[in-house]
Amino acid sequence: MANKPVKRLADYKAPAFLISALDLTFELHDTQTRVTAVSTLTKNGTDPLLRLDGEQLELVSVELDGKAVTPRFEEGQLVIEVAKDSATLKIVTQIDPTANTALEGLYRSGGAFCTQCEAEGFRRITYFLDRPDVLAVYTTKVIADKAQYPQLLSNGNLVESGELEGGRHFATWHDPHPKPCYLFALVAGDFDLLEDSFTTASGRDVLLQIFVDKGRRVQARHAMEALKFSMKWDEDTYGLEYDLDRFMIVAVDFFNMGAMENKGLNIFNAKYVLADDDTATDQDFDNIAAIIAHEYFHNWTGNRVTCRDWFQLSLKEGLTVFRDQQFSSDWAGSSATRIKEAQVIRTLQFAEDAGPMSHPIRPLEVAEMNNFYTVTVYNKGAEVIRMLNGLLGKAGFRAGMDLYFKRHDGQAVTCDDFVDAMADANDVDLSRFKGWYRQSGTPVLTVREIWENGHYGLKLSQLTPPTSDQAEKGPLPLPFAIELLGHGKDVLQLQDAEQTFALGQFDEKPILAPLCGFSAPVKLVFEQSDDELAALMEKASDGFVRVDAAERLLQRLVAAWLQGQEHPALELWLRSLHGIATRPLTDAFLDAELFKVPSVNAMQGWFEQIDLDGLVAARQRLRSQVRERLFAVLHDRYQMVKDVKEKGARALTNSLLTLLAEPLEQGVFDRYQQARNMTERQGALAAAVAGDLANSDALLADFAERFEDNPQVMDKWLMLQGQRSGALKRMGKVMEHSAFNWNNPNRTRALIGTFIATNPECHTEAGYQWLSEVLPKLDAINPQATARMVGPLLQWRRFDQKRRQGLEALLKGLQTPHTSADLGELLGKALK
Ligand code: 0A1
Ligand code: ZN
Repeated sequence: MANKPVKRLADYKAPAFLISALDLTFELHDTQTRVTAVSTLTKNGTDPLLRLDGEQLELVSVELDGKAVTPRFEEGQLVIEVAKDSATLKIVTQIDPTANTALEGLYRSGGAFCTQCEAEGFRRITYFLDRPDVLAVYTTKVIADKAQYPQLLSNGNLVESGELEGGRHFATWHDPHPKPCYLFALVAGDFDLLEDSFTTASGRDVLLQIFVDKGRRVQARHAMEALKFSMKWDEDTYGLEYDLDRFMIVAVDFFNMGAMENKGLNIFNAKYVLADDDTATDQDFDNIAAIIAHEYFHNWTGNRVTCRDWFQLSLKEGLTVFRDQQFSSDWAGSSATRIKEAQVIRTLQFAEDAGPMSHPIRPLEVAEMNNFYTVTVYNKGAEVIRMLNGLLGKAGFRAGMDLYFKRHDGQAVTCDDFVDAMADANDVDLSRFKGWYRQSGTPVLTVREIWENGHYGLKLSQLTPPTSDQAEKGPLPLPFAIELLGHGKDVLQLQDAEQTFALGQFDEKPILAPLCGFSAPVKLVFEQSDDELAALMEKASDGFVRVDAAERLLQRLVAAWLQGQEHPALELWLRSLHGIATRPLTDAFLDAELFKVPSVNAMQGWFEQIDLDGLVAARQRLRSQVRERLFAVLHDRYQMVKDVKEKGARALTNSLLTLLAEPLEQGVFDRYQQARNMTERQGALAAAVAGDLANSDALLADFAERFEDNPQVMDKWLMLQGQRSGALKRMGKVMEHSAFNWNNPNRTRALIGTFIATNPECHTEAGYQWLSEVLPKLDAINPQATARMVGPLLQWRRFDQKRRQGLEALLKGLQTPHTSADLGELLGKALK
């Protein structure tokens, strides 16, 4: 295996050299691109040895102050002795963008050239100090064939362009803001362009450009609206203005992640740009707005103030996710927004912490940095910022942000610097709060009620069980938001391992709604009565509490079923659903969540050991109970909302249709055929697949015919192929379909990633056999994409004995001399 050495946060050392300016020239050719990099170097200490990172490069020449030097290689780095305190270094390398299927560095997407440099992709372009604390001013000249690549883009402002011999042309870009190399970007291609402009609060006009594949310009309009809204929002909310003459977004179909915040030139996965009513769901529209905002917000939280080293990734990511979540709740927020955020933490992040990849939001050890773009760093990181925001209040948080920018604009800093700015601006001590950055794992918060002589109170205790990476844990400051039904709300600040809170005198014991708004990323243990849970499910004013109460009831029920027993929670759950379905409709988004049966994945989080067959059966049984007992009232509600042209109504309709798919077979078919937009059409198709209806084949075939020319839509089809029952025996056929492409991570994630993450057929002998063929093939093409989909398999120790053996054999079989560093690190941890 290509093992990378582990790096530790504790070993951080400042760089031996600084690079204040970098002049780049790209002579673009499909398979032989020449890169000339001229760096202005200064020593940052006494060490004369300059060690430059480089991967997959062909070195052409090296000159130091105009003189050729013969460098040596040590541990994969290029080592050059620099005697003087400052020098000019010129390096020429040659690279092959067409052969680059890993999609890191300079590569081709469709007919265009594009780059991805975060985290360590710049070293695939030239030898460089590829670390975020080396900040340089970039000037980039791009040269390419004019007919094939009429548009030549890079960071910053365009300073010159012109014609060259042989049908070639050039453009030179200058970015005045010093930046680390991970924010470098280059694009060359032939795109359709949507333009607009934005006038900043201080009156500067900014040109806005979105570049998309030919013929798809109108599908960029929603992204443009979201961009303008984001720019205004950041001025209004944080006083942050844009700082260049233009802001460009390029949408490409080949991209490993969602998007990238390169300075002035964001590069996006096309699925987070392109949308119209016929091809994108309401959820797609919301995701696009959130990601556009996220990348735009990085201009300050990430670019103007960046990370000292990659251990600090959550400095920019946790904060920027929090900012995009705030934005989303202003832009299109509904009661479901926060519920979905909590779901990501409770299903994906808690699972990560329960497995071999457990790490604090600021990891202590990393081999392959690409493996640390995790739900822990991003989403738990955002929860930590959310807690700070709650603790300091809106004005206090804003004061902390202002001080953070005042102190650190133009610098590469640490998470401690951020928390210190928050503490100093508010004159509070946050040293204990910093524990959230150091400690991995999920705190278990146990709630005990005290009810004596009319006095009500709570005894709260917290304990974080050991994780794979860290045995010792301590208590963390936890905001515990509550509602006492009918008596108002409060936030209890738990500081210690155990604390008691007196909440006053009451005539009757009040009903406690715990963890309102998911106020802290914890697991709750609370032996609340079934009746109280049912009351919360129907009556709590907080949407998260209502959905959580339903889940807590179902958890009791499923736990009993797994033991072959019955449980009164079933009747209470059904009765509450009945109540919700028959009362006047007040919040369709929330009801849409309440009328979903939790996924098998969500159920896995309820138990330490995974009884997969038991959970699959339990889920089927829940679905059939709802159908049998509540068909009439749910169908009435379905009739009431199905033609309402409004987002909440569409969400509720889709939930109801999914629940009632089997008895409504013809209705599902009609809804699909008569769909007025993609939300309706995809909802009906998904319902057919979820119910495994006889007509699902016909509908899937129809869908593929309608949308064969739109790869982003066909990803929805691939996802359903990955999810459906009988997926495995159809895989060969689906992979031969023109919609599938081994080299495109959107395609492989949609089909293979979905199969691994959601389909119980994955966990069969045949499933493991299939994966043992598919994963090595994919790993050889794109290590990052492969590593990002194996997460569920790493949880192998939680399965039953037979699956444990099967998975262990699968994972061991994946460890070969050809295994990538990305996958290798995960396998090594999982099998330790
Ligand atoms: N910084 C980007 C995410 C991103 C990270 C790594 C990538 O390649 C390895 C690409 C994108 C963001 O947070 O949006
Ligand atoms: Zn980000």
